[in-house]
Amino acid sequence: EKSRIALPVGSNLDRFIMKNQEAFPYASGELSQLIRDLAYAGKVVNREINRAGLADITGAYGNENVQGEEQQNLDVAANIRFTRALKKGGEVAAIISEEDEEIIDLNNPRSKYIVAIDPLDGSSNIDVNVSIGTIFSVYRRISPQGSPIQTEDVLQPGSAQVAAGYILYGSSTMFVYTTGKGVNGFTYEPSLGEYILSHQNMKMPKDGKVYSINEGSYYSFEPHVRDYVEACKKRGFSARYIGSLVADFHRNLLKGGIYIYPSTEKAPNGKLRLMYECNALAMIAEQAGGKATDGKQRILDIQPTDLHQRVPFYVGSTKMVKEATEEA
Ligand code: AHM
Ligand code: MG
Repeated sequence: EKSRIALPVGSNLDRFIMKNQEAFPYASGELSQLIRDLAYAGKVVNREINRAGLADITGAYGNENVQGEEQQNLDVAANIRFTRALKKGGEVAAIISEEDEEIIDLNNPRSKYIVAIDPLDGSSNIDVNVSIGTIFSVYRRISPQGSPIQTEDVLQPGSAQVAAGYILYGSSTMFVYTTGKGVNGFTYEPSLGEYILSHQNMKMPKDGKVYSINEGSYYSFEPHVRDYVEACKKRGFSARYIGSLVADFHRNLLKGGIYIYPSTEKAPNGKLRLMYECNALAMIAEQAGGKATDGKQRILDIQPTDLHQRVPFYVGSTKMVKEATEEA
């Protein structure tokens, strides 16, 4: 088909994006530029994360960044990096972020895209040197370019995403994204400063033997979730829970498995946020042949009512998600 991208593994992200764009002769290149801006900010954040262990020491020597800002917590710093890159890039009209209560209108009059982002997810893992991630969704704005941003521009269901992805800051840093034509993964090569295509057309195994859920909350799960956890144990499945959504998701994408953040007594809608945590991973999962629901309906079909709303989240290998939600 026309949209198939033929580029060998080992190509870099920029070339890949360019080829991708050529597959759509009328595309103006704005979405491509937006993806490049996100990838670039990811490099900057990656550099800061890699130095995190030295932050206090360098801080003691009065280290300030190039803008003369005092050192901040990394999640705040990451939010600044992504917001700045998207503002300067000029392709994004507004951002919603885990780090900001309200919509950030970037006052880019000619831009037609909206970005929802969790700049640094799993941030409790930073201090203990465990993988963390960035999660992003891209939407087309509904109101006309140049007018003030409306709530309807940002409260769109996940099915309206035009692109989604994540950056995993792990033992390697990876940029994984989709524009609705499959999922591709790029590994960052720090000595070149480039993301290299390492995982072409990623497919999630239909079934798996890994379950990821915070079992410490077992007694506050609903009965069907407890039953599913018991069933996993009886079958001798492996429990793997990093407590860093992107890392848990990424492993399950490659190896097969399920991630669940269910509703609990304390948190009836679970913990994770629909707009900048669940929707993006749901799109990636589906594009890779997996499945994502809130236990009742497809994540991508949920009509959001609040920027920061939470949903229970079941995502991963199709067969496992069906079993866990009693669809099977
Ligand atoms: P955060 O947005 O405050 O970082 O929380 C999200 C994180 C996910 O990465 C992770 O899967 C989950 O919270 C872990 O939560 P818990 O410790 O309750 O299991
Ligand atoms: Mg988060």
